[in-house]
Amino acid sequence: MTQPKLVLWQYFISPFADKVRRVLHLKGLDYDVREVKITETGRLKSVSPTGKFPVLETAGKYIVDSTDIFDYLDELVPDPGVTPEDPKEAGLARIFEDWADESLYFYDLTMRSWPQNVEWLLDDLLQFEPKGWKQSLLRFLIPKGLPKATKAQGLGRKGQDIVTRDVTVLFEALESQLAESDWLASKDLSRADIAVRSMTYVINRAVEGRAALDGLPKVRAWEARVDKRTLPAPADNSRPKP
Ligand SMILES: N[C@@H](CCC(=O)N[C@@H](CS)C(=O)NCC(=O)O)C(=O)O
Repeated sequence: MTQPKLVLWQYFISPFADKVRRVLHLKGLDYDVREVKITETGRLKSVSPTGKFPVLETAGKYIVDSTDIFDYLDELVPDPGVTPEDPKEAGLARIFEDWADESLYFYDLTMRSWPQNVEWLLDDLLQFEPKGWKQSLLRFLIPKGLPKATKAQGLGRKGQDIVTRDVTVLFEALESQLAESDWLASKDLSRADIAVRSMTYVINRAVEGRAALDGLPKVRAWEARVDKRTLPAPADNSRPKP
């Protein structure tokens, strides 16, 4: 197959970009990356009318939203597919994916914006931004802006102890799911595993998230299984050099 040219417009550290890179790798697709600067998003409305990234550019079209990108890529390269063929399993995979994208993501944002975690978040977010006054300004503004988003969603209004307890309970639920199965939604890797794994990757970058995950051997083993299939090299958990 001659594949169409693909360009991934991304914020590198975004779990949604990680999710898309993983499926591109799994399907053996070549692609170029266009790293988006936080300060230029206002000028990129023709690429992403919602202002959100990742976006996959293909044949003059822009596909916004990692879930829509998964659907497009499953049509482009059906084998290996990430949507199970069995409708019940496909439904479960989509429920897991939506839970990861719309709920776990807010655990990520909330926990990583806590004072003890925010420096690592800023190093991650700003690693591709030009150094200088703009970066210093973003370093000052982001910790003020993020809690507004998490408070509007709700999690940001809860105490750290409650959020940590709740995310631990959710990860324990994953541990139980993985007691009898290697994968979350079907007998093989699916979009469920990729979406949830992209979120545990970032939540692991909050000390409380890491502690919760470290207590769960089946989840840790599943992460390694997902990574083996979807990453070119082992997941990099080091902090970027500021
Ligand atoms: N549902 C979207 C979520 C994408 C998303 O929230 N991306 C964040 C980065 S992690 C973003 O672009 N935020 C910028 C903004 O909200 O203006 C997807 O699955 O792609």
